[in-house]
Amino acid sequence: MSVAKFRGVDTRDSQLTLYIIPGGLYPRRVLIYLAEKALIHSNFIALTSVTTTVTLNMMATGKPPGSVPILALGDGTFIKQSIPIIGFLEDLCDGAQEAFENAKESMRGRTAEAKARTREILALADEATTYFSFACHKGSAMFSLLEEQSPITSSFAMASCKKIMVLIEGYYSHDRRYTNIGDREIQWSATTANCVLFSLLQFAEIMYGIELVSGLPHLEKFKVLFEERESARVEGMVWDESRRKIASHWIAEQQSLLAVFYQLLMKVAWKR
Ligand SMILES: N[C@@H](CCC(=O)N[C@@H](CS)C(=O)NCC(=O)O)C(=O)O
Repeated sequence: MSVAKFRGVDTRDSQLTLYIIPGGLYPRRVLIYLAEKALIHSNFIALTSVTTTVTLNMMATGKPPGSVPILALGDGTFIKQSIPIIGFLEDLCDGAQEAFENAKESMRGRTAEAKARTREILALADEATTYFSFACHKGSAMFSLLEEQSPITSSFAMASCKKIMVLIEGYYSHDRRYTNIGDREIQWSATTANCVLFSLLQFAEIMYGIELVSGLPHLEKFKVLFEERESARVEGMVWDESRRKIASHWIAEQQSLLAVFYQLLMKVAWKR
C-alpha cells in the first residue's frame, strides 16, 4: 500500500487541524467547501472550535494568534487565509493523495476557461465579502462597543458590496444550471466560488438580516438551489439568537430606545 505523503510527513500519523468559529463568515466558507468535497468527516482534518474573548481574540490550544480559519499543517506551519486553505486542499486532492481518495473531483473547473471563470467569481465573492464585513463593522450594533461606528461609511461599503453582486449576477445569467429553475433534479457539483459566494449570502441573511440577492433573479435562484444542498446545513452552525438580534440592528436607529436596549443586550452577550 502506498503511503500518502504530505510535505514528507506520513499523513496516517499527521492530522491537519482546522481552527474555526463554526458560525463565522470566513470559517464557514471552508466548512461548506469541506462538505461539498466530502471531506467534512475526513480523519485527516480535525476541526477545532476556538473560544472568542470580549476583544475578539480567538483562542485554542495550538492555534497561533490571528483570525480564523487557520489550517495547521502538523509540522508547525500554518495557512492563515480561507481561500488559500481551500486552494491547498484542492491541490492535495488533485495530487491524488491516498488520504483524500474519497474526495469529490476538482471544484475549480476542468478546462482553462472554466478555471478562469471560477477564479473570477471567487475573486468577486471575496471582494463582496470584504465590503460586507466592513459595512457590518461600521454599522451593526454587533460592533458598536468595539469599534468607532460610521453609518455613512457602512452604507457606502454595503453599496459597493451590492454593486459586486450585480457583476456576479452577470456571470450566473450565463450559467444554465441556474437558469432552469424547474430542473431541481439536475445534479450539479459546486465550485469553490459557489461555496464562497453562498457562505456570504447565507451569513448576511441569517446573521445580519440582509438579503444581498434581492432583485437579482439568477442569484436568487442560485441561493434557493444551494440552500437545498446538504452542505448548506453543515453541522456546527452556531448562530445564537441573541447575537443575531444584535447583529441585525443597524446604527441608523442608534438613538432609539430599542437601540439602547440592544446595546445593553450586547454587553451581556459578549460577557458570556
Ligand atoms: N481574510 C481572512 C479573514 C478572516 C476573518 O476575518 N475571520 C474572522 C472570523 S469570521 C475573524 O477571525 N475575526 C477576528 C479577528 O480578525 O481577530 C480569511 O479569508 O481567512
